[in-house]
Amino acid sequence: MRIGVIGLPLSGKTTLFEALTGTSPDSRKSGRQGPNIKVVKVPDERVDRLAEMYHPKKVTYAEMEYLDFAGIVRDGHTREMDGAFLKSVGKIDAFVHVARVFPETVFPHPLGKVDPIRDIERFHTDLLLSDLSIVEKRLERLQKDVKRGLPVEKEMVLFERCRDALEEENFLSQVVSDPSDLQRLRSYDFLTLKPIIVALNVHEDQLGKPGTESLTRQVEGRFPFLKGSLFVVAGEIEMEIAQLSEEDAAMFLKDLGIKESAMKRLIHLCYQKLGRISFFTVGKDEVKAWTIPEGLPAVKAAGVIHSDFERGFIKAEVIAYEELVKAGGVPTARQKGLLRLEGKDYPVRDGDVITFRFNV
Ligand SMILES: Nc1nc2c(ncn2[C@@H]2O[C@H](COP(=O)(O)OP(=O)(O)O)[C@@H](O)[C@H]2O)c(=O)[nH]1
Ligand SMILES: [Mg+2]
Repeated sequence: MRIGVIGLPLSGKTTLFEALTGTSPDSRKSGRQGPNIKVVKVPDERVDRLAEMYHPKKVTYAEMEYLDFAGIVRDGHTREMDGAFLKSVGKIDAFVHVARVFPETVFPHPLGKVDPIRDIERFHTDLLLSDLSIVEKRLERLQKDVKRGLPVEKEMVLFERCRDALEEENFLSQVVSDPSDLQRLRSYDFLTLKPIIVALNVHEDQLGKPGTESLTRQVEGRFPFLKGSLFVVAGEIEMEIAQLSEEDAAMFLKDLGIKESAMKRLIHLCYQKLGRISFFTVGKDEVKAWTIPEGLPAVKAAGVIHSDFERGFIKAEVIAYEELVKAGGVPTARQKGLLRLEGKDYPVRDGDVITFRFNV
């Protein structure tokens, strides 16, 4: 999954990026072009346990890729959207929008006053306008195609519906759900089709305070579709904690009353929002976690590993992680008849340990 961290300048994007990736601020570069990119391992106790069982040569965790975009300032205004920015954004799976809640420091808020609701609104407007301009351009083309007698009726209707929705300030994700419609829109990489997670970036003193709680309620009230996508985080302290050893980090988090690090919380949230799950392959050579969309048919999951697996798919031997651990290993599980033989259409579940049988 590629996650773009975006937001206004001085909202704490780079700081949060460092918290999420364990990067040290010392490695910050100034005047660099393009986004900061870092790939992190997805911590997963199941992979650790499977590795203990198999002692494989190689252990491979799932990965998340984070991109930290520099804030873009133009004409004295802070506008996050421009051509180069959109191009790099187009390829991400979801946004983490950092909205500044921590108060004035030596770095004032670029819009004068801390107001996360305004910032969220602005960001949404930028997304809507960007998509609308693409839709309008496409409609112009389609009108010409109609005059030339091309069969573009269906697409025309769809794009008109998109235009109307965007003009009414609705996200495309709220109005387009039909799989064939989504397929038609795919190549346009519309920004309002991408999931958004909002990181309300607070100072550590604001954690768990009534003001923060009520702000969360307010944001949910104002943007109902963001319910379940809000993430209150003290970016700066989490960044500092992310530099520590695991034991020290656990101690500091506990002292602050933080149950789980931002790094882990955000990974869970992304899996949930993007409907992703993990399945595992095991063996002496490698124990590996694979990330796929929830319910992906076994044959497609096989294809994620190798196109030969998909092409020559015969069966999937499946066992749930918990059961495998109980049995102590695939051979024992096989003897006990705990391995299920599943066909092409079997929807893969989170935690499945799979051996694919194929023939090419
Ligand atoms: N108090 C406080 N300051 C923060 C927090 N996050 C970032 N800052 C400060 O805000 C400034 C800008 O942060 P930075 O991450 O570079 O913002 P960016 O421009 O959005 O990338 C830095 O001086 C940070 O120390 C936070 O959670 N709390
Ligand atoms: Mg930055």
